[in-house]
Amino acid sequence: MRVRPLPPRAPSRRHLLRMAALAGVGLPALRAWADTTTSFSPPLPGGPNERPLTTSYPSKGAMILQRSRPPLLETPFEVFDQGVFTPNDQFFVRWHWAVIPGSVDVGTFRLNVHGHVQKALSLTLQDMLALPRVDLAAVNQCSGNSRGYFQPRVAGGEWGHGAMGNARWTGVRLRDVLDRAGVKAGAVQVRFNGLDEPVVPEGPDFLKTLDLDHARDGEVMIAYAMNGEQLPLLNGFPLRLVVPGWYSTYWVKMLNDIEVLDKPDDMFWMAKAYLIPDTPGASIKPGETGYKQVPISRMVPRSFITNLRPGATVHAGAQTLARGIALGGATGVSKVDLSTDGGKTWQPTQLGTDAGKYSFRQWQTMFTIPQAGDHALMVRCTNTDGLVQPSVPVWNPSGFMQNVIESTPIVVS
Ligand SMILES: Nc1nc2c(c(=O)[nH]1)N[C@H]1C(S)=C(S)[C@@H](COP(=O)(O)O)O[C@H]1N2
Ligand SMILES: [Mo]
Repeated sequence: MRVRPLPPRAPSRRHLLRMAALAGVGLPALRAWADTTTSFSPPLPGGPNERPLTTSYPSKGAMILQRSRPPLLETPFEVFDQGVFTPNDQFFVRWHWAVIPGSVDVGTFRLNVHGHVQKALSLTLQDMLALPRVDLAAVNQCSGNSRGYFQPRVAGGEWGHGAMGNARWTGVRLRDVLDRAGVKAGAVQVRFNGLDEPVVPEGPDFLKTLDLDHARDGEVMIAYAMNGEQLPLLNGFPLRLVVPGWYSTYWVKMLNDIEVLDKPDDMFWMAKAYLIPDTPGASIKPGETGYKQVPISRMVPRSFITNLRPGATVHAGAQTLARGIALGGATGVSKVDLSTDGGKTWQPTQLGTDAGKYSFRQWQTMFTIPQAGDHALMVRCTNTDGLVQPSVPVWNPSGFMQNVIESTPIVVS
């Protein structure tokens, strides 16, 4: 079903209600996918180097198929050269469990708020649309984005760089919802659950939890629209949590349950999974043991060249354009620098429009390399906290939080 697009910035309430009435897009079993292949670029150490492109998922265009049950779909990298907002139909998809509703009945859907509150709530989508609306541009990035490039290799979804995307999210402040329920004194955390379920009864349902102060910071939101349209089913229709600046493991999709807790959560997805070494840059030496672990949280700066792919040819002595995107992580982009000599010297780049500190920011500059031969372009982001991308790759056994300075080999002729 093709959903009518909303005006890009300020979808009207009437529009959203009409959209909501269109209800469930189907989630058919995976049909044959386009037999086009796409290669890892830059190539994956030790392969595999090719992945199929699929066009058979609802509301999705051409996506790199990582896994079909549950669906893991990666954004083809070229998409990031088209602008700072990632189109909904090519926005990456990641689920932990394969039991995902194929449609959601917007008439009977309820968001339940309960636990350590004065008044439990059961909110309809109309109730959500009646709350004050907020808009925010923010990058949604999987903790394991770029995992495929870890050396030594680690287990998990072997993502290239396309398990990230930037959207303008529209919805309500989580704080406004919590205030309507009235959080009781003694509450410490807030736990989020969605409509998806484990494929086996003993499997731990996917839940995530935030500290109460974070949940009430006025930035964490419950989104009902993305880039001016309702959320694609696979990106969490009808509601998802948006946790600006934090890795997307916390951005619970198909959100239908919020529980206020009076003690710290010790369930699987907070206590056992998504832990990182409590070391600088979340890095350890392969094989190292006995380090302390903490839950993953704030994102770190990254930057990418998007207009020149590995192996691109440029002319010796010619003024050439380099362009790309950067994210500051948990705060804005302060500067992006380019090196054409392996990181010995850096030149500043010009930053594009600031769509907000949690958004991708475009950068560009002209460069000239006088001598023909094999060269590399390196790009480095510094965020407004002064945090700089590291020159040595991050390594941890889960393949999380990669943000090494990327290097793009080019041929100068
Ligand atoms: N309900 C639910 N929400 C979820 C998940 C999930 O498995 N179930 N996975 C999380 C993880 S790890 C990621 S990377 C993001 C992916 O968001 P996207 O599919 O919209 O890109 O969803 C998050 N929210
Ligand atoms: Mo993720």
